[in-house]
Amino acid sequence: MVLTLIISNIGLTVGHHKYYVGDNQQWTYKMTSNWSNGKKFYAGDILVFKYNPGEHNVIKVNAEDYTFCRVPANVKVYESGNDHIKLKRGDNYFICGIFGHCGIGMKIAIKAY
Ligand SMILES: [Cu+2]
Repeated sequence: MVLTLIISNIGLTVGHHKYYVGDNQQWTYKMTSNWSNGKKFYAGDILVFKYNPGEHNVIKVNAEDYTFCRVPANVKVYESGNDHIKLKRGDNYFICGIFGHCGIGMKIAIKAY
């Protein structure tokens, strides 16, 4: 009985969801919120960014850099085309760092609970 409870609690802690970013599961220009509407994200959930490597990338930024589409210096750039990034509690901001892309909508903000 005790063991069952422990195991089910572990199940809850590791029961994170994986979400493919974007309509048609593509990280691309002019991101909409269609794909994320109605979903509730939690800290530890994984976002998967799929795109053609070399065409785009993914950079996690703060609110201000998100707003102004700025790529911070010495930042980690995800560029595999199949990037798995874990959400932290609170607001999570991502932009494409390729020149001009963020400015035409290649950016997302996700709140995790
Ligand atoms: Cu891009």
